[in-house]
Amino acid sequence: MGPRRALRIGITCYPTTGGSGIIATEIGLALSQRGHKVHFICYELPGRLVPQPSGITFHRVRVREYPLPHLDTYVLALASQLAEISAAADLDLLHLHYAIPHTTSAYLASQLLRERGRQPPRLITTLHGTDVTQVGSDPALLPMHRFTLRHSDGLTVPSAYLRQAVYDDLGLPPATPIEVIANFVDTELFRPADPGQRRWDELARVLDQPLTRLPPTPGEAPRRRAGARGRGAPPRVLIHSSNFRPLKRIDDVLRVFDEVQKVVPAILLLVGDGPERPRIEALTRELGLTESVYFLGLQRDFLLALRHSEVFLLASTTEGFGLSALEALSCGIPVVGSRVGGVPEVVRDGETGLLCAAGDIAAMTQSVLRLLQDRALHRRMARAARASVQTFWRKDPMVSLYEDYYYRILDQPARP
Ligand code: GMT
Repeated sequence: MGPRRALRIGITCYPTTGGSGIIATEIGLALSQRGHKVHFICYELPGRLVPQPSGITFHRVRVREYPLPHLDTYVLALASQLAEISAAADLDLLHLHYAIPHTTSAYLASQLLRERGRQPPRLITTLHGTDVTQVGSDPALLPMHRFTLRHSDGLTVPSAYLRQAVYDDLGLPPATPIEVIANFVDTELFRPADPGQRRWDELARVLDQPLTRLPPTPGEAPRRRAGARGRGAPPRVLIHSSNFRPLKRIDDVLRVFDEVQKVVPAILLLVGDGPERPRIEALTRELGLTESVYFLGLQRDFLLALRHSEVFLLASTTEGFGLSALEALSCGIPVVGSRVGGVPEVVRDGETGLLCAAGDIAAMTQSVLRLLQDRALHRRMARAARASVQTFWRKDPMVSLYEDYYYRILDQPARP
């Protein structure tokens, strides 16, 4: 095959810290480095594009608020902007990350362009998770969701599990082609701690900041303070990171930690933020764990904290893939998690982590203790974790799969 022409690509995603926004941004950055012209069309500059790199154009979708109940103009504002930018930048394709409502807006944009006598860009939708399993299968949304997905020129998902869920939960005809292209990580960035680095010296930079711990609850039982740093061997370090939504079951993470620290002095690092945070803070107080649970929020030192942790906990009820688990594995941190959704495709049970039924706190506790108490097992899994990511989930090959997929879709005849 001769050299392929550079493409003009529009990307729309949620510019938040969630996995779909991260993957979308990394794809766009990598494609622009490969010579493609990339336009991000989002309501804010995605976090990983700050400061904005050259070669990337960012278009803000301006969404105004009006004093009318239930009036949300995002879908229409995005559709109008997608049409305008597609025409002005002569886009070859629009890649929509998280289908709701992005695919609907893109469909409307392409109809508008057709009416104006222009060939619209090809539409590629990547479904990430709850746009299939939860929001996506809401009967109130499903008819329009399914309709606009059927009008995408290409569909991708990050796991075989999610592909099946698209057929089962959204009722797309089984003949609909859906490409599985897994999530990926930058293995240089997400790498294990350098050998010889002292865990506590490094972690101190992250932990010794104001407000990472809740003020102690009056009368909090002193035995619960075993996890606090002090004299003797340093505590063991568990970590969880997410956007603190109910489906992440962070209360399970906390309860598992509670059981673990009764046996082994340990601390828990909670990274991220979201609607569950007040409830999780209340449970931390209730369990008397204010000394040993660190709320690190949304911080850039997350990588440092991750590298110096020993076990990553992921207790979700569902995951399209489980990008946070992949990031942990890449740092050589074994995962104890729930056997749901795409997680077993990422975490090899017994090899790179230990999986349990969602909600089985006793089994997760035992799994964490096994890893903390059997150093040889931990070492073996840590090595296997890192090796698995280097073999299967490196960024460059995965971006090439997207790139190849774009050309394949563009090679197909355009819809009339
Ligand atoms: O689907 C979501 O809930 C949102 C999305 C996000 O923006 O965080 O997360 C999903 O996309 C990630 C990237 O593909 C996957 O790794 C996550 O597993 C998935 N989350 C869920 O399915 C809960």
